[in-house]
Amino acid sequence: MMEGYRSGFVSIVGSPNVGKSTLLNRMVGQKVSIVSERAQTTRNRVMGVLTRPGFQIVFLDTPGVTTPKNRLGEYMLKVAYDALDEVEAILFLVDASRGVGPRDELLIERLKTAKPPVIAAVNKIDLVSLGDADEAEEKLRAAEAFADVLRVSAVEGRGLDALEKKLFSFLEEGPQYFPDDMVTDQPERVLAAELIRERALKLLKEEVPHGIGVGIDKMARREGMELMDVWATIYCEREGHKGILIGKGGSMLKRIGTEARHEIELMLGERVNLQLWVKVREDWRNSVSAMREFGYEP
Ligand SMILES: Nc1nc2c(ncn2[C@@H]2O[C@H](COP(=O)(O)OP(=O)(O)O)[C@@H](O)[C@H]2O)c(=O)[nH]1
Ligand SMILES: [Mg+2]
Repeated sequence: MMEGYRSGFVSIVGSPNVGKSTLLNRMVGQKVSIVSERAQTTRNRVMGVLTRPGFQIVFLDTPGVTTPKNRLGEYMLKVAYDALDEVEAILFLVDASRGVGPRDELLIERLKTAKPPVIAAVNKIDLVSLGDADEAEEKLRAAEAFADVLRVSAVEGRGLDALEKKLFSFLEEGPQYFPDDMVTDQPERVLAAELIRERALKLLKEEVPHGIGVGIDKMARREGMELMDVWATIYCEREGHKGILIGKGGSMLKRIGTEARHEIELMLGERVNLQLWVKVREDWRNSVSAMREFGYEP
């Protein structure tokens, strides 16, 4: 262990859609956790590593805390709650534009019993007046659950230096857990599947997106060329959803594929040939074997 080196784990928790994944990506400078305007986008614990001279912060992004509606939801809640133990600090996020609501208050009660110190951050301050930000901050301070309350905008990057300094103060002397160039523990195929799901979430409407699972069937580098072949299947829960996913004359699937390919190319730094299929798998969010296949370990 390097003399004086500091490190630690920080879990990011909060209600769905408050900007946890956006904040993680911004802190580590790379998209490691997918983002969408829909709740329930993050399904797994996603690790993001911030390495600086002399210290390392390992962030754990988690699914938003909400009442589960199926086995996948139960799994997601467990992932979020498990992340409250054995970390050096917890970062609790609220959305300034929605204020501190009942769902946040429930989670705050749970956080009061957590062992690690909890820092609260009011996110999305770019969307609200100073008065609204003040109100959210005061409400959080009044809860007497937090070591500190900060204000940030994950999208604009505001307040993130102060946040990093604050989190640094909770690190303990410890090892550099991960090498300098490692930003996440997720393998390329998991990232690729997530990027496909992100595009589908963005382009599809209504109830279809929540029931989407993406499986990578094969991912292989073509010899002698800087080209990755990716074969993937998008699973949905109903025949009707399949039609929507494919679109008129295959137009929707083509759009998802084009945008996802671009994202995967950015991630890998090489050209990608992406082949997408769509299949129906009824009620898969209640199926343990399907969940395993898509990378969730119930
Ligand atoms: N205006 C604004 N939007 C944000 C900010 N942070 C996140 N968002 C948006 O909020 C939505 C949910 O973000 P996401 O990171 O997926 O939230 P999560 O469910 O908590 O992980 C997305 O549309 C983001 O672009 C912010 O600081 N300002
Ligand atoms: Mg998220």
